[in-house]
Amino acid sequence: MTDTNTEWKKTACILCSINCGLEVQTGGEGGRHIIKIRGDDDHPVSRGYICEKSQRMDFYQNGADRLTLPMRRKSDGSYEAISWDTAISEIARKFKDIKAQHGGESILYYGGGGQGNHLGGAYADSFLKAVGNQYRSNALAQEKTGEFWVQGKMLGTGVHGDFEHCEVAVFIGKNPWHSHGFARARVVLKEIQKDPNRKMIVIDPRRSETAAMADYHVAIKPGTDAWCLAALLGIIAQEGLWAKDWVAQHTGGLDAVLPSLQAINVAQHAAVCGVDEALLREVARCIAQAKSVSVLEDLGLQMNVHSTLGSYLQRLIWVLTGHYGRPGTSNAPVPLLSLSKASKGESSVGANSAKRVERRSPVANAKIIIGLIPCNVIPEEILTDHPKRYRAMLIQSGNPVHSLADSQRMREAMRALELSVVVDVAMTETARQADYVLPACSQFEKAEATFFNLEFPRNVFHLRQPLFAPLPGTLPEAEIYARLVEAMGELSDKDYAPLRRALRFGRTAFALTFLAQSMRKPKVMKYAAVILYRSLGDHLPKGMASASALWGVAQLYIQGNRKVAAKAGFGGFPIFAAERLFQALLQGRSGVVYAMADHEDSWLSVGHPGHRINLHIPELLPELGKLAHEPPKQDPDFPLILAAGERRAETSNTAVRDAAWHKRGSYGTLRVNPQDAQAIGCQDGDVVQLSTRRATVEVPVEVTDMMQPGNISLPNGLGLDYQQPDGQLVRKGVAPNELTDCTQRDFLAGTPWHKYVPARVSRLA
Ligand SMILES: Nc1nc2c(c(=O)[nH]1)N[C@H]1C(S)=C(S)[C@@H](COP(=O)(O)OP(=O)(O)OC[C@H]3O[C@@H](n4cnc5c(=O)[nH]c(N)nc54)[C@H](O)[C@@H]3O)O[C@H]1N2
Ligand SMILES: Nc1nc2c(c(=O)[nH]1)N[C@H]1C(S)=C(S)[C@@H](COP(=O)(O)OP(=O)(O)OC[C@H]3O[C@@H](n4cnc5c(=O)[nH]c(N)nc54)[C@H](O)[C@@H]3O)O[C@H]1N2
Ligand code: SF4
Ligand SMILES: [Mo]
Repeated sequence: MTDTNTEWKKTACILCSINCGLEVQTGGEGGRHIIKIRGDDDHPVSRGYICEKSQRMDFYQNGADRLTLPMRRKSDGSYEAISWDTAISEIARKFKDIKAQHGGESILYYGGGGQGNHLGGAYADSFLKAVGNQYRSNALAQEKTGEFWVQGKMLGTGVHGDFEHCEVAVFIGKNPWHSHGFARARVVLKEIQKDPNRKMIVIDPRRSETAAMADYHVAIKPGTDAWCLAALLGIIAQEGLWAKDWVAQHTGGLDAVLPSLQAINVAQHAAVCGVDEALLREVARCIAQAKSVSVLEDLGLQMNVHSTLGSYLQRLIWVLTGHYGRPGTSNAPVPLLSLSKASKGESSVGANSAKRVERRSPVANAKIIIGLIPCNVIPEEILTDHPKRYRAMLIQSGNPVHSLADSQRMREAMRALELSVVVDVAMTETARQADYVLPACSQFEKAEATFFNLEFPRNVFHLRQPLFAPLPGTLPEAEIYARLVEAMGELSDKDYAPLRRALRFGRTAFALTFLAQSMRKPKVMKYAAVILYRSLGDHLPKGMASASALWGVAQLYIQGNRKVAAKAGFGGFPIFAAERLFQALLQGRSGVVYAMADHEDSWLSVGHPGHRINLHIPELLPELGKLAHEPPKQDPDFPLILAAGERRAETSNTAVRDAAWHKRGSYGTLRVNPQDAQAIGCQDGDVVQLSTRRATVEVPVEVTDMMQPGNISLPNGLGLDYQQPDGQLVRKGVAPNELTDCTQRDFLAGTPWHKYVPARVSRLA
């Protein structure tokens, strides 16, 4: 039966952190397809903008291997469908046993949300508290933890550039043309390119789409960002280009860092990164003389050697040249809920404030940043007989077997666990290693949202309404975790009754009862998300029950941000302001402005004494000095440097699981410079052998002078396994992490060196 609905419904794209507003029509078989998609002009952030990836929503909604029943692994590695009741009671009992035997610290939580879904994580949190969970990790701990750590030390707040208004935009290991990272990226990039008074600087070994638009493409050798950034700092210090009055007024620690910067041998560093010294001098002057500069670093730097040092050095550049807290520079967005706090397990209402003790992982003794274990140490924290090893894992909305370094070790680690449970919409590479797989409804079958709220001065939260009823057999995360917490014996109707009664007298009575209860019973705070879902959930519009936890988020947000909330129209007595905000979120189809800040607020957010930016990080300054004596390492057996995981038009992590997505053009090619292709003896389209220390794969070559000689590149997110009608699995493309190695990681944050994988290419025998 087809049932086309010509009404345009509002939702958002779920394929990158921008979450552009969409308008869609549904129809097709059973009315369960997304058949037409366009940008939503009413969305306050994206304002009608979309990129080509938005057209693929139905390949997610109706993707391959979607789950419709809980699955239990059999001893032969195959799976049998079981009922929800069986799944919930067995899983609850097994977690309870592991907690009793080894403590909650033996249970690792991975994931919580992807590029489009963060609400499920709030409910997982209640279950994690029930099992006494202490350790977590997610994708942020293989990209952003080094940056967050540096940001904490220097600014004490998250910051984001204002690319729409900056005079000079700097992208370091970042290709916004494809990967975005700020709203309406292609429009903004084109505006900068066209305007003779504005400049774009791109530091990237590859002539990416963004680099090709830049005024200055600083084509460093792969892995030499730290040398390049150090050279720029050396020039700024030695030519006296820093903003002396501004730095004196707004920062601390200059005296501790200046001598190190003055000692930098600019010519030598320029030679290491293979860039003309004159170009670096021009770039440094351009940044120093500009009225406003915004800088964005991403994976080219963060998944590379010296990544945490690089995050520090790039910030020194824009802080020393005075680019913070004004239009066109970096500012401090006001999040509705801080993702770094949520990662620490503080997402639910009333969780304790961050304890500032340094935490380390139990086996590898790795630094825990924003509450997260570095992804790269997870296998070694499991594959050991250490008494503190993890014995169980809960994985939600993440695909670590595919996305973490060394898929082979991660598969082995999952099979070594006593219990592994995956909550996902599809039978993923990770699900295929789990003991239990629980089918979640898709992001278009429940209320969903993200906490990637990086706008400034006006910040927007978009709560999406479901487009479809849940696929039969699936449940929203809120329901899954409520059932699990109840099956653990932690909550029952008794706990919900007072709130349910209060709701009969309206939301004010509800709010007052919730506050009174939470002061009396610690359990109410501990399990706030599930308690809200089980009480308020029934009173929300159809399909919106999963938004219940936002009621608590709104309360907390208003308590902590009275001024900026009031300016956005949510002023007055806090619990009423929060209620109005929650109502606005429920009703606003295209997103709601919840914060109106001004540039002064960016300074108030700087979390160091006197709101001064700190220039001196004693853990990293010595690393800067070492650069002079340690040029990047080369491996004679693997002479090429592979960037394992480039963002392209055809990639979107592993959220879209449907090979039919790719109809035209090349798929999953290894990009190789013509000079290297000649040396290898291959031509465009040839299939070659690509080897690293971990594995050898076969892959088609794309010969392109986008790459510099010696540097080759594979896309991210491909190499997914699809089940054929006969039950066989067929892999489409190369899974990059079959080739990578957990031990190749940053000394401080433990983030992987995915963009610096020594490799070799040869012709097929
Ligand atoms: N070599 C290499 N590895 C990389 C990268 C690289 O560049 N190179 N990039 C890394 C980066 S930056 C990232 S962010 C990670 C991304 O890797 P992951 O964090 O593992 O995220 P995704 O691939 O987006 O997987 C999201 C999962 O959520 C599931 N899902 C979708 N919707 C829902 C839902 O509503 N509920 C539930 N429960 N599940 C849902 C999807 O089916 C999918 O399995 O990969 C990293 N891995
Ligand atoms: N199309 C698409 N867009 C996405 C995603 C997707 O899967 N597909 N994923 C989203 C996610 S999770 C993330 S985290 C972002 C990531 O967004 P980006 O970080 O922009 O993505 P990448 O293409 O992995 O890496 C950026 C650039 O780093 C360069 N690079 C490689 N080696 C080096 C080096 O040694 N130094 C420097 N300076 N640069 C180097 C590459 O040439 C590339 O152009 O993208 C998001 N957007
Ligand atoms: S920029 Fe593209 S991928 Fe990102 S949310 Fe918008 S449409 Fe989707
Ligand atoms: Mo990412």
